[in-house]
Amino acid sequence: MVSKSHDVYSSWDDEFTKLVQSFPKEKGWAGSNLYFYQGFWCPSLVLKAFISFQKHFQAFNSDIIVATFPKCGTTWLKALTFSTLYRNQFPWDENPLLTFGPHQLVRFFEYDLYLNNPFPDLRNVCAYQPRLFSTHAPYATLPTSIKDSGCKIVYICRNPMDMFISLWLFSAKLRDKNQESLSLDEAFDKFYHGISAHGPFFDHVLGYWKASQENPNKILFLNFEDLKEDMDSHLKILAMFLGVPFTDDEEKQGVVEKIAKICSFENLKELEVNMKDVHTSGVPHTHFFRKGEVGDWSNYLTPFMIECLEKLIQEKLNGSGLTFKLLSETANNIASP
Ligand code: PAP
Repeated sequence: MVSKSHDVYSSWDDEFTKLVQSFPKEKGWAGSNLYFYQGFWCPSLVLKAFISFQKHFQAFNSDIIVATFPKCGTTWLKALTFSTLYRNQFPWDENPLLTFGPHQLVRFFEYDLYLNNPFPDLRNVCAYQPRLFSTHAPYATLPTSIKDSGCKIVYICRNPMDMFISLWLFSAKLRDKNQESLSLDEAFDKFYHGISAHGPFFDHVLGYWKASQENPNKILFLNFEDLKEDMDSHLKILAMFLGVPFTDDEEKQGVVEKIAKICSFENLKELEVNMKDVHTSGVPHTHFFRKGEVGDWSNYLTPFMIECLEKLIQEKLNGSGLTFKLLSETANNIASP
């Protein structure tokens, strides 16, 4: 006898197969396709999961969502949010970050929870409360229950030059050994035209930027470069936003510095779990830790690429009030003209 749930699953499979045929597609950076869905390029690997998440996820008012564009600091922000939010729920020297990767502790909707199941049981997937999840979904495409409920979103953005190089090098690692890697020129051409997983980059960033301007109590917008420059102040902002501000006692005891240290690139990269384990999506954790610096793009981009990107940044950010720091501590901001 075929169970009811089996019917639901197979009718969704059929519906999805038909649906996907109508979406424009492009070759992605790592070899598989990207589908243009609701104004953004979604990797074929997660498109089905992404739509299931969009259709079925019901947010609680207390939920916290870490939202990012790929390669803008997802792993780092997961570690920071987890350690800040739950710091009083485990003994300090037993921080789960020492034994689990940030992506195992703060699970992706589309790359993990909904990947093989359109109706995952979310009751026991978060070991601590309030629930903490993550997504690369653009703001415009979030389930209405996330937008309309009291749940909070923490977003991190990174300058597009570093993000681009990080993504290009990451994608090369994901390609099959017998597939030739995308050249820097080919990747640049795609990025310039907005074609990358969850792109266009500028639409993604500006979607969250505008939403955070309109509703700063719901969305906290952070920058990778700002965290690099002044982690302590930003951790305090994060804790305040999450509703768990650091007490005077905690500050005196150096809790802020301890969180910064355990989540630092140098610490996380060297942990056994991050050197050996593999994420549910098949990506080894080690791929999420490369250099973690600001300005590494200058070792890769040609003068022509830099000029194109500078112009594109000016054009896209025009009038938005958003700026990017391209280089470490030199305050080389590209402001909106
Ligand atoms: P994802 O969106 O695919 O999950 P994400 O974590 O955003 O990836 O990107 C990885 C980048 O963050 C890498 O940047 P790089 O290629 O320029 O080096 C990685 O090194 C960097 N990164 C990971 N963890 C940290 C950290 N704790 N501090 C600073 N940078 C980090």
